[in-house]
Amino acid sequence: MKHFIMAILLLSIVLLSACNSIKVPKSTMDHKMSATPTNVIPTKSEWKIAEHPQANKNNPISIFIKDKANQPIKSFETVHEKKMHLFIVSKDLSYFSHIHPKYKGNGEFTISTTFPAGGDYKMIADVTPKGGGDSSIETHWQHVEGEPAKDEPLIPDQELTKVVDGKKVTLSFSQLTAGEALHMTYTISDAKTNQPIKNLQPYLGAMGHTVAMSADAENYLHIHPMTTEGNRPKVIFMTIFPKAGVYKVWGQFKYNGKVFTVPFVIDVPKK
Ligand SMILES: [Cu+2]
Repeated sequence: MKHFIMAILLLSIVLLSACNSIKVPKSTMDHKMSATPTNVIPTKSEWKIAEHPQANKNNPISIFIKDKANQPIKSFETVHEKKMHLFIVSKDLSYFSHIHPKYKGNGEFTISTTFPAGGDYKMIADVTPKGGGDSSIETHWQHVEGEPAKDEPLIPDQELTKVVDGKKVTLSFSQLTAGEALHMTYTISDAKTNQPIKNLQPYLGAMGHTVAMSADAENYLHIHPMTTEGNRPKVIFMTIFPKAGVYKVWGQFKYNGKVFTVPFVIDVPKK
């Protein structure tokens, strides 16, 4: 419940600031930004996973989305091409997965996944019940049995340039302060030739997706670019980090038919 309220708050802040303090040409705004941000339909969820899920094995997962009266919610909006977006992160945020469970009907979504090691994982399901303006967030912590991975400390990157699958990606911020609207810009070039990559492809209906999580995995932000055309090889997102501290940020883009994910660790200073 706490997470749910937080998500609404965050989303409202992002949307309000998107519409009030930053000039975004209407035609290029994400469809969500033009709507009143408060229409989030309250949900509950029930997660069914093998009693002792094992690392490196296929684990079927069922997620039941219900209303406040515990009745199944039966129809959902398709948002960014999917009815549910599911993010799975390990507790130390070293592992990140973005997958799309299938809708079986009667409020039930199913998928199978393989956890890479033993330990605790947080799962975040993003769904929009029919008629909802913005997504409802349901989360679940899951313990997985098996050899644990070595805990990777979350250390802020000194330099915000990474090479992933032959792409050089630089992340920059208009400014970086907790609680204030900011632009985050990914600049993408070919790592070998240093030439800008101009033909990024839309991935799930947007020129990119960014997910940010606070170090304690309590705050979750799913951000879409402000513009979907015309600003490649720069992809610009707008958001607000709700509180100061360390965050991990994953940018996801599609190029040559393949999705690549680029992670950064940032330290957001307080006001
Ligand atoms: Cu998704």
